[in-house]
Amino acid sequence: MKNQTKTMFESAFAEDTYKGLTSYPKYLLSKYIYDKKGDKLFQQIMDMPEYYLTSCEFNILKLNATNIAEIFSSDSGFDLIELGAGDGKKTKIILQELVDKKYEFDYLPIDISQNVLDELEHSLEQEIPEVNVKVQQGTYFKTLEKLAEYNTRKKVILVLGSNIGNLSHKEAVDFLANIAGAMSEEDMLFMGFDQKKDPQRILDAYNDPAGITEAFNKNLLVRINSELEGNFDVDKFLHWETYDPETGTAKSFLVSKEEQQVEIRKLGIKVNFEAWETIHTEISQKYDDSVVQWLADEAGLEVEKAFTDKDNCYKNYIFRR
Ligand code: AVJ
Repeated sequence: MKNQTKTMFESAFAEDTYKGLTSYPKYLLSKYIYDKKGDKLFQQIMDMPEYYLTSCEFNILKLNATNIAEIFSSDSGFDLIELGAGDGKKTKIILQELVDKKYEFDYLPIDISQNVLDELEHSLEQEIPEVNVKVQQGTYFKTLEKLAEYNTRKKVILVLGSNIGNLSHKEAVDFLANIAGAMSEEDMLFMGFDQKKDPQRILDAYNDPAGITEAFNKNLLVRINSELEGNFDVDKFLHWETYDPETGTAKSFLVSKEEQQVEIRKLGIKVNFEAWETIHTEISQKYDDSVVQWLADEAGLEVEKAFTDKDNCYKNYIFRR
């Protein structure tokens, strides 16, 4: 058991919010966007025509399903473990193929939200009842460690949606090294990485005219209001997106349209904003083969294979230890 440090904060959300809003420049962590409303907004984002990531990955999986299923399969069966399963829309392509080919496997989606897992289990029961689903509620690494301890057959670990893109390179290396630590020699990691491309296309994906991405980012402020007794007026902030084609980093900001003060009662603070001061809310990193290769090297993984679409818009890589 690790030592739990006692703090004056009621939750990690409270502590991280305090840190972020008393720093300069100000920031908030994107992982806190995803409450019930945030999950819904992200579903809507995935359905937007501008958010090309979903359809690119969907097409790659569809086009290569037979090949991928074959690579995953093992004579003695295997466990398909998914980190951050969501609604499973893309995973179902692979699951259907594995079922059609009569490969022996269990599907173990890991998610922090029991609600997400219940919905996923229910929809699979309707759509592909042949799949043996064992949902795992918990954080990625605690659950993965537990699975690595008790499960002896081949593991295929799935991380779709370019979720790694919310991490800095340093955090991404730690994330990959953690997964590598739970892998044995026969195991595989199958992971999606959004690729560098026309900068305008990237900006458009994170800057939709309907304002869904804006509402998604502003959900952080909404959560602070409801959970930490804040009084943010979300209309006094605008959503701003940047993309640096040199580093491949897309960044989201909330920009204060005027000088203002926001009180967050549960944190016991009043936060001052200058006119046009920023809160950095999210990064969405874009990659190329050499960056992925470098991350793998740093994490002690080998890149075995990559699947892509005709424009190299997006890639799914297979890694081994
Ligand atoms: C879930 C991290 C892959 O960064 O593309 C979508 C989240 N943010 N639109 C991404 C997101 C704004 C998304 N990931």
